[in-house]
Formats: sequence, C-alpha cells, structure tokens
Amino acid sequence: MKQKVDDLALFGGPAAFLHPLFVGRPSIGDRARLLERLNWALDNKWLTNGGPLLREFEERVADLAGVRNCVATCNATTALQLMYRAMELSGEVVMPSMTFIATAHAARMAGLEPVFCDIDPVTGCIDPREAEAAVTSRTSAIVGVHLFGRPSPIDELAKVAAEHGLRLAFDAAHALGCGYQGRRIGGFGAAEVFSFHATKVVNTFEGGAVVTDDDALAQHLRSLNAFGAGADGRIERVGTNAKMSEAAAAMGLTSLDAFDQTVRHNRANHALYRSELLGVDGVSVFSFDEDESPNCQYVVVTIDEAVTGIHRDLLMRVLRAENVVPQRYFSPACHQVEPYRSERPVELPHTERLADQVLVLPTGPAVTGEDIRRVCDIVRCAVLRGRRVTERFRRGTDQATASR
Ligand code: T4K
Repeated sequence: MKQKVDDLALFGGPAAFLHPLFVGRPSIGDRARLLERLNWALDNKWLTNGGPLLREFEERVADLAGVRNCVATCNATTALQLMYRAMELSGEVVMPSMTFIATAHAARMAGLEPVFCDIDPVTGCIDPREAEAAVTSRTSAIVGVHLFGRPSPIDELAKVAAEHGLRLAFDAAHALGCGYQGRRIGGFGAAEVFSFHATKVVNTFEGGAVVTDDDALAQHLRSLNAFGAGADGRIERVGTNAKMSEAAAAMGLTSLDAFDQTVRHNRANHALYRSELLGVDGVSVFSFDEDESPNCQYVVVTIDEAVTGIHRDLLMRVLRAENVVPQRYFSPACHQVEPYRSERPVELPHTERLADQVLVLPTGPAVTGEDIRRVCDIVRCAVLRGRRVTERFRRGTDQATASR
C-alpha cells in the first residue's frame, strides 16, 4: 500500500507494477480457434473480397446489433466516411466535440464541414439543445456519438432532426452490444458505425462496420466499399476499397466468441473501480445504466483539481511512474485542435471542462481485480495528498530547471 507521498514512484518509491498496465489491451479470445480459422482461410485460398468468414462476421454483428445489414470495412474511420457519403450529406454536420478526432476528420474527408456543439455535462454525450442551436441553413445532418458506450439522447435528437428536416446518424465506435431503451445500439438513425480496432471490445486487428436497417443505404454502402460496383459487379459510381479481409474477420469472429465473457469481466472491473474510488472527493467514476447492457469497455474517471489539488495531467504522471498507462480520451477535444480550432473557433464549456479532467483507466480481460486495487491505491494516495504531491512536483521541476 502507498501511504505517503514518498511511496509514490514519481518521488523515488518502488513502482507498483513491473510491466506496463495498458488501457485497450485487445480481447483476443481463444487463440487456438483463431489459428484454426486462419488456417481454414489459407486452405480455402480465399483471403478477401467478401469471403465466407467476412460474411459470417457481418451476420453475427448484425445479429448482435439487431439490424438487417452490416457492411464491414477496414476501419471505423473509413466506415464513417462511407456512411457520410452514402447518406449523400452536404454542407455542415453538427456533432459533439467530445469524441475521437476520427468522427470529425471522416466528415471532412467526405467533403463536409463539422460543426461542434456542447455536451450534457453528466453523460458526456451531445446535448440536443446545443445541437439544435448549432443548426444553420447549411446543416444536413446531426451525428451523435455514444461516448464510451453510453447511448446518446436518441429520441431527443430524432425530434430535433425531424423538426429541421435533417438526417441523423451515430458514431457507435464504443457501443457494440450496448442498448438504448431496450433496443440494441445499431438500428438508430439512418445508420451507425462500430469500430473493431484492436483496443475495442471486439477487435478485427483493424476494422469497422456500418450497420443499418435501410436496405437501399446498405446496397449503396457495399458499392462504395468496393470500387463503386453494383450487385452485378458493374461499376456504377465512384467508390473506394475499404473491404475487410478474411484474416481480420477470423480475428473478429474469435473476439466475438469471447464477447459475453469480456463484457462480464469488464462490468466486474468497472464495479470494482467504482467501489474502490467511492468517497474519494473530487474523483468521479462515470457510471453506466445497468438496464442499457453497457459493455464497460472504458473506465472513465474525472479529476476535479479544485477539490483534489492535483491536476489530471499530474495524476497521469504519477500513474505512469508506477507503470500504469492511462489515456486522456478525449483531450484536447476536436474543436481545440487544427484545423477546426483556427477555422471555426468556438467555446464549449462543458466539453472543455471534461476534456481537462478526463482520465481513462486500464480494464479489459487482461486486467485483474488485484491490478485494479493497486491502481486505485495509487490514485487514492496521490489524490488524498493532492496539494502536497503538486507542491513536491513543482519544487522538483523548479530545482531541475535551476540546476540546468
Ligand atoms: N469514433 C470514435 C468515437 C473512436 O473512439 C474511434 C477510435 C473511431 C471513431 C475510429 O475508429 P478506428 O478507425 O480506429 O477503427 C485508439 C484507437 O486507435 C482508436 O481506434 C480509438 N478510437 C481511440 C479511442 O483509441 P490511440 O491513439 O489512443 O491508440 P494507441 O496506439 O495510443 O493505443 C491506445 C492503448 O491501447 C494503449 O494503452 C496501448 C493499447 N494497445 C494498442 C494497440 C494498437 C494495445 O494494448 N494493443 C494494440 O494493439 O487511439
């Protein structure tokens, strides 16, 4: 246990972990089954272009999301681009700034102008009133992000979209298996996008998918995904190559086999973090609604420096010195980075506050209860002595600067 400032590795104490404890360790599942699937693909001599593993993967994802169509792609950023294009959007697209930069960049790459609006400070998701306030005569759509697997306020957004004649779609990169009012994320808006990046709850090494109940949109997406070819193989429009390979699908199927187990593990981890950090003033662990079948892939905490006396960034240093590697998802927020910052400066107070305080802690199948107790022990030690840790760190840096 760390009981005093000197115990922290940042100030010379022994590091709590021998090896780095990461956020986003891949959920691989049964390795033997993965290798079996890869061998099968090699024997089958069909490696990409809509092979049997890919089709099985698409069917299983559609099933899990409760939708009619799944179009798998090489990553979610490309899937977002395809979605924006297939929806034939133009002009401005309103979206939250508190998201991975891919949500915005994909819009930009599709020739659109992302317009950022503020979030609900409690959920971190887009605030429908702020979305409405950002609508102009050039707006064609609203894009919600189910941040960390928490569903966006879908009904309210649908109402705003309908009132202004706008399309609605979702970046569901974090939300595979999560629900909203008894339905699985996937079938809301015109389409939704999942990510199967290595760090996601189900991974295909790299990968993504657009899911939709709209058959015509799905056909359009399939065409854009494969050089603009129609169902009969003839080229009918400009398209790209964003297909998912058989090797990626083999990984995805194996990771999907482990999905229930991964989520059970994640939920137990999340509950343990919550109980270990309960009552630590100035530290809040984002909660999930148990009824919305959260995948709990992200353990998100906020550090309020006004209360703790320690800034999130210094706590991150403290943790790193202990061999714990947290992430600042998503700091800076999209509107705080180029080109958006210079092109369309905007103040989004709730987003800026969250971006300044947010810290994502390690979870996933590789992270044990014992790991979590040790991580929380470090957090408690540093936060309960926040002002002293900050002072000590400042003194150390001042001395280092003076002796240079
Ligand atoms: N929309 C949203 C809301 C998203 O969050 C994302 C991606 C997207 C769209 C776009 O999806 P993709 O096009 O990527 O499919 C990571 C991921 O690369 C990215 O997929 C993810 N969101 C984002 C939140 O996190 P980085 O820059 O943090 O990755 P990196 O390499 O620093 O790794 C993060 C952590 O994962 C580290 O602790 C190390 C660990 N890791 C990483 C990899 C690649 C592993 O343990 N094994 C690995 O193989 O972006």
